[in-house]
Amino acid sequence: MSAIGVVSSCLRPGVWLLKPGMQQMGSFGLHTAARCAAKDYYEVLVLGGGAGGITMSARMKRKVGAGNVAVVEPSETHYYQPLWTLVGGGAKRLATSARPTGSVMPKGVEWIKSRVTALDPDKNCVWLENDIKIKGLPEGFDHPKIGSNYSVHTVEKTWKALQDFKEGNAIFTFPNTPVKCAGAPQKIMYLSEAYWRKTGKRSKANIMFNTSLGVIFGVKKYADALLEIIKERNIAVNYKCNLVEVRADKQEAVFENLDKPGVTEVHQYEMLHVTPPMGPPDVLINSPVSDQIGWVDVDKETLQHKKYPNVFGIGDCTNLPTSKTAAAVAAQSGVLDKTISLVMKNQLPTKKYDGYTSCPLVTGYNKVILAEFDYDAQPLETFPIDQSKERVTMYHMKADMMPFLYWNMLLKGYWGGPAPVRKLMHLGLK
Ligand code: UQ1
Repeated sequence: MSAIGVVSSCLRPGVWLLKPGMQQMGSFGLHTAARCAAKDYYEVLVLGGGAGGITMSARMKRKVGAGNVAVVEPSETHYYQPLWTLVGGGAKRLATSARPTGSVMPKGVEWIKSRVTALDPDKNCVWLENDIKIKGLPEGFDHPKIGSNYSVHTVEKTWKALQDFKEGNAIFTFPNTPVKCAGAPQKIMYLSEAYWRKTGKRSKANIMFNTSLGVIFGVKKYADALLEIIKERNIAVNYKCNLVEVRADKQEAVFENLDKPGVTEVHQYEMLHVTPPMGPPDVLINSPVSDQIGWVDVDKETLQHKKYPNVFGIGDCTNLPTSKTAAAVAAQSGVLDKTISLVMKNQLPTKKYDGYTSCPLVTGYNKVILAEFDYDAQPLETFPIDQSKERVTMYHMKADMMPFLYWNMLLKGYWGGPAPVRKLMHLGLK
């Protein structure tokens, strides 16, 4: 039996959860999907957490097991409505008819606190409300002490907040969606830490990295190196912690515990760096060239569209399962050039993209760990040295050489990524 959808009454099998993203960037726009639930797919998805929905979720969980059933329900409170006759008649108080939704959710059933906006039973998809907007933003950016390196409008506010820092919590966030350059949310934290050390304020700062993820970085080699740095610099990391609201007037940030939906914690901040939730641009959501989430649906090796052979994809807008960076674009451009040249001659594409991407992890004002890796999250390093070490040379490469490479070579179509340099450096062995 394939998956079943229950619309607190009933829908057919299939239950992918889809959700358009918020912040859009990049050429075709940045990227990313719906991550409001622990998974994107459930064997049984119940729409609505009223009497019918909760009852069926309990029954279905007994049938298909814990972790395979979810209920989509936006309300915090579940009401026993039959009692309202007596409430209306003054014989009972309203409160006696109410219980928190979380308390009536059967154990092992996931509560997806969202609203369904569209059903697509042919594709077994359910669209959820775009509620990944952080409450209180972007208006909150009008207040001081808050910035974001992810927008041209707010990046300079980060520097201002960093300089204005006096004493208290400095909080750096990572949202519950994929993001453009997954290292950037923590790079600004290391720079801030170094800046406060330089200006004698370090002991006044309680630095926190509040991330929705369960790991610091997706590649073990670099994650291990980063965790060492985090320990050494006395930074607190809170995992599965998602920014849901900013009360900028009170300098308060509200985080939801992703392991306990609905459970929130308020942190006072002296500086807040926000990495906004991100997703594909509206034009791609439900477009014929997109996958179910809204990314351009291309072959991961040739970058040719899976259905339309004269359509190709590159960069942030694609569903290539790698990290969205300029380095990835560079490597993709070399492959795509070759693919299109062959397709134009009615030949089959031969060159294969290996998922190469790079993230120069800035860990100080003169230090970088140069992460480079492939589709399998395996290091694919250009230089024959241990790149997980912080290096001054790599900082200069990031700060001085890369802008030159970008403007003069990549944008002019003369830089297809470092693969030839890597081969040379490793004497053709890599
Ligand atoms: C790269 O090719 C690139 O694109 C131009 C970047 O973006 C700015 C990078 O950050 C990096 C690291 C590379 C990879 C290049 C080398 C020489 C390792």
